[in-house]
Amino acid sequence: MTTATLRRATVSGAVLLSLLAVPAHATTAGPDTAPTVAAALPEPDLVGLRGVLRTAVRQGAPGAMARIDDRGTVHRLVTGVADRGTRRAISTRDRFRIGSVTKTFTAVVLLQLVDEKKLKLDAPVNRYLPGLLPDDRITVRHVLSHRSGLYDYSNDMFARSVQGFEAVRTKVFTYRQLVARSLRHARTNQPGAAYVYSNTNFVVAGMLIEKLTGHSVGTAYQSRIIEPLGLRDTLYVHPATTIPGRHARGYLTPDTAGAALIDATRQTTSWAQSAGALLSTTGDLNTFLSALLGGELTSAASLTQMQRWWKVNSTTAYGLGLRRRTLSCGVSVYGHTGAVQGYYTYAFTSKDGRRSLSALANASNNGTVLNTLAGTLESAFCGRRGTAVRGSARVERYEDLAPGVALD
Ligand code: REY
Repeated sequence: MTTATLRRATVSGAVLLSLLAVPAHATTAGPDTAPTVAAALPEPDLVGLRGVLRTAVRQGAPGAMARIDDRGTVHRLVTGVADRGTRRAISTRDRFRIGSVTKTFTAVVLLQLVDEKKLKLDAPVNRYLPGLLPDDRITVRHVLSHRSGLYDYSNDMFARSVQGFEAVRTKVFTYRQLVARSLRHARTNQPGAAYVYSNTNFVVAGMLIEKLTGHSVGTAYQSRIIEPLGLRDTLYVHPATTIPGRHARGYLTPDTAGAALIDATRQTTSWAQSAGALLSTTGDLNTFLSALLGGELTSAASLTQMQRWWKVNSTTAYGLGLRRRTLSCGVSVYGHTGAVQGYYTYAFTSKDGRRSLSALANASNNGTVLNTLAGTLESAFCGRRGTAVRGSARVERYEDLAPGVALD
């Protein structure tokens, strides 16, 4: 039986069980307490979704857009502009900088290497990269779940948003330089003890990919994810500063109220690399996450590992390069958020991968817009009921407001 056939059989088995009034979770084993099969999702609320995007533009984003791929049906919604100079309307065909959604791609590559027996999740990072980290207890799993304790060097890099950005906009960093910046600081916790979101972890992950494959991370993304899935608008161009082809320009909001937006489109994003430098589109991100949760990119065992959740706060948990958010209607969605200068991204899918939503605002450093954009998930997965409560969906960059509590 192929994986896909097996998956279909599992799904129909679980649906049958739920028809017999057995709760879906009773059929699952392991740490994930969310239902295995997406119970019939409410229809997306497209009117509400349009309202969320318009609110983001009213709050200062030049443009905002969302694309839903729902079992073959596609919904595209846009408002505002891709370019403040030309006033060209934003389009779901536009490429953009996806920021930390890159982390999910990076984690997938490492889990494929686990599948190929080239890497062990519970082995120390230093086994593969001798002497890199100051503590042999830090494992690959700690890194991919933000539990290494490695300080996030981007905290002080962007303490002042515009000045910090301009200082690195065209810089090219080596991975070792970024790790060295982190190690100037004390570690935030003992290995494995707590979740503290840190870009340093996914820089180390990129180093592991390069060490184990003998190629750049760009080559790994290309051959292992982009080509197999036919993602024609997903590119890793580091250290080039421009976005090839049709794209949305990105605008950074200065810290000083009332100051003009900064066009941040042109940048190396070298400070992020495997933690946040990919380019993509809403359609490609939907294809990627649907394939991942649909079991097409890793073994079933590795997908299970990616979904061993560490509770971050009342609505969010983190796996391996993957976030779970539980929405107001009780539906959980799986994916990542991204925030690089000029661009805020949300990319999430349902448990079975059959409904995906990606949303973008071409603005950043604007917490109000970021919180508003979280409402796209509510409208897409909770329908009208979700849209009604969207104002309460607050998002923090680090989403680590409560101490990490292991669920597994
Ligand atoms: C970088 C700063 C945030 C963004 C970050 N992004 O770690 C990773 C992610 C790759 O999660 C910048 N904020 C902004 C500031 C705040 O400068 N002082 O909002 O443009 O995607």
